[in-house]
Amino acid sequence: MKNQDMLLEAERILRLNDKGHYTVPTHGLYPFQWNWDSCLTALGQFRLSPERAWVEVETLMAHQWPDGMVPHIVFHEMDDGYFPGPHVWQTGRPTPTSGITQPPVLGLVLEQLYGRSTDPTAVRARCHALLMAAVRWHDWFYRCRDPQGTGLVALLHPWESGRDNSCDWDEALAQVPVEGISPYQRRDTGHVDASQRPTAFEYDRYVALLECFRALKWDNNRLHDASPFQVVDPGFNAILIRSELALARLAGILGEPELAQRLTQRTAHAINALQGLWHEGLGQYACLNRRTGQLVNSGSVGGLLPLMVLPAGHAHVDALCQRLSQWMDQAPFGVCSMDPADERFDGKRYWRGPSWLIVNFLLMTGLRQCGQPDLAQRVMQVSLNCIRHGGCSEYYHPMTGEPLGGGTFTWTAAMVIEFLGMEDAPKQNPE
Ligand code: 9WN
Repeated sequence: MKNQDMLLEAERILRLNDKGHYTVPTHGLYPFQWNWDSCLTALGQFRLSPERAWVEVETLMAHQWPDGMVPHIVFHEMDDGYFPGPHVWQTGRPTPTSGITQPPVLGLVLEQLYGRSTDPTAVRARCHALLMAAVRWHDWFYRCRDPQGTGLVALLHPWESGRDNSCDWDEALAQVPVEGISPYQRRDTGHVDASQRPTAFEYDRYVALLECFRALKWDNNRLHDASPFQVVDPGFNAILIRSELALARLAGILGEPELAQRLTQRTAHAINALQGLWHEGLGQYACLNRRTGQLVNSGSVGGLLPLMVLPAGHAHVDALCQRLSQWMDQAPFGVCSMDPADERFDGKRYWRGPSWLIVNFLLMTGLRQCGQPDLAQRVMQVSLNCIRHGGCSEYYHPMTGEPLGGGTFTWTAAMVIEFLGMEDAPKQNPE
């Protein structure tokens, strides 16, 4: 497939999944607005229509909770094809939403949208409004998900990570009690083969956590300490820090010098704290189970994402790049979401092996800023290989390139547009 054909196909998918003021990840499997999907989608949309991109993130932020949390799903229209729907969450919001959050990529996206604007004065006010909303979200993270002020926030549900069934959660998830959960019927396996989705064991625990938080009336002042699942993920924290660095720069540009300083100080504290998640045995960062105080022996792609915040020359950059290169030597179709040498690696099952273009994009962002342009280029190349081979799917088998999960997938299409729009996009079609 030529670059031009990939671009046309990606544009077609963005139009197909466009509901006017928000985009669904794909029809059927995910019929609502998802938080980090929308933000990353805005990057691709911007190259087609800047106005449409701003609207995408404005729609999401219009559903921010009064306490600052930005929910992971906004249920704009009812649809029975997804479980758990609004009647399960029962969050009591005017437009129903879920009650948990997702990786805060908004900050890094906002900086891009503003920086790419041909007339920054025209978008200054709306960017400022979004900046302040994003800061309220980040403040919520540090207030409600890091009550002890460690510098690192905890996830209370695997869905918050965006990497739902990653091996990183296995140990902590196994400790979640499931006695007494309500009976439920999954919908995802009606759309996608069960071998590519989380297991029943995992879904029971996803539901148990949801019901635990629902019983606490979604009071974020209580959820952290009450949750049987508290995991500090290096990937999630790296995204938060990377976005906060972007918000600090934006605050400086948009006339908020004191805010810029406050955010810069907080990122310095967080980057420092992140070093406590270095796992010497794995040679990468790893999760901390906050309930046990132990580092988790699980080498997933989340532990490579700190590349997004490490300065060039940092002692861990070389080790992470070496690990990434080794994984890529074994996988011509992207970056594995789990160390391919780990016995739990499963090239088909969702976040336990497959390659995801949005993660590849985040890694590229990091590789470029920490002085690794060649590796960044390689990540882009293998990402585009997935598209040439299998179209815009949700995720891909990293060894065979088999397209997996949902089809005609929005954020994958957005990443294609983003990659092909980058100055150093590969000009040659290798086929
Ligand atoms: C739960 C929409 C979302 C992504 C997540 C991905 C998947 C949902 C699910 O789909 O999660 O949020 O039901 O499986 O894991 O990253 O945002 O594309």
